[in-house]
Amino acid sequence: MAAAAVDEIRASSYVGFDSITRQIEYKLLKRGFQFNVIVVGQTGLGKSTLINTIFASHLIDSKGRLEHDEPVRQTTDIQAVSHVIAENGVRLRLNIVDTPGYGDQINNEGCWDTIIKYIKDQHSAYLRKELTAMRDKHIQDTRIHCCLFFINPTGHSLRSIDMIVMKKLSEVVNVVPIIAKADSLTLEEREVFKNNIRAEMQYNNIRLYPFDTDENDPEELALNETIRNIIPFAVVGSERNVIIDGKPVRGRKNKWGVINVEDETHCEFVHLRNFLTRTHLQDLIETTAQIHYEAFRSKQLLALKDASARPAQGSA
Ligand SMILES: Nc1nc2c(ncn2[C@@H]2O[C@H](COP(=O)(O)OP(=O)(O)OP(=O)(O)O)[C@@H](O)[C@H]2O)c(=O)[nH]1
Ligand SMILES: [Mg+2]
Repeated sequence: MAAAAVDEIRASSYVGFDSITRQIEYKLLKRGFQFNVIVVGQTGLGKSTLINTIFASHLIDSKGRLEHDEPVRQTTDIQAVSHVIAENGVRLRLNIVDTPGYGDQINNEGCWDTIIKYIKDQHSAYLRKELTAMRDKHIQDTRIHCCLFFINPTGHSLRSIDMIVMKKLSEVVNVVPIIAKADSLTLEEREVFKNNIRAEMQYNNIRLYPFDTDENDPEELALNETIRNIIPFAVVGSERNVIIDGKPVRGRKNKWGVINVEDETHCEFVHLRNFLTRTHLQDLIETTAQIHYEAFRSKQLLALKDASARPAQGSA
């Protein structure tokens, strides 16, 4: 290096470590992001339909991709649907896990077990990969970051089975309740129902996402508060496109009119989509790792430690 250039570097106090943010960004962009959502709720509330609507709203094209000729069938097992969405060079793998609806058996005891087990299995798979001697530099993350909980739009109150399932879920995953088939409620009914649900959840001590922490700055706290005022999101889903102003949009056509799923005056689908893919994506991922996975991990490791201590005590 020329002596003059060395002198110049020495003379300036700038060392250039601020480029670290660009280096991190580059690495993250290369890897892409993975976001995993699960949908849970009673049978026939439109879970499969909403998954299709969410994907279609990102992937809609002139060829009418994701337009189905067949009606959706009742879901019989847990299955994941996955698509990569790219925006401005950022790749997001959005993975939505569909589950069979519950609540149509005579005895619904334990109907939530398979879903809770599925969520825990993902934590367990991650932990196993983390604990191997030659662990991967980047572990494929299948942990569920958000659970959309579908509520029947009865207009009255939550069924006790929903309370139980929501409580169980909230112990292992970020739960976000949504009012399904919101087209069946008038705007006034919707507001009353929302307030009833919020009150019931508070009464039953169900701790829902978002969580305020000491690390949150005032801006984040304010954002959480606005989300809390909307939750439960009142959404409408549709498998079909309808033509509005010459453009195909997801909607439901009735004798008395058309509901445009993406119209904010009709339902809160756009709010839900923004919440998931715009405002809270990173926080949902972080909360999963720091609260839910951490709790699972420490419980497992303590159990492991206890188990390994036992034979030693016996032989002593
Ligand atoms: N009115 C109305 N009907 C809907 C809405 N979303 C879905 N549906 C209809 O409800 C029926 C059931 O929808 P699915 O998506 O199969 O419901 P699901 O929750 O996946 O049902 P399971 O797989 O049995 O748990 C279908 O006929 C849908 O067209 C909605 O927002 N409003
Ligand atoms: Mg289904």
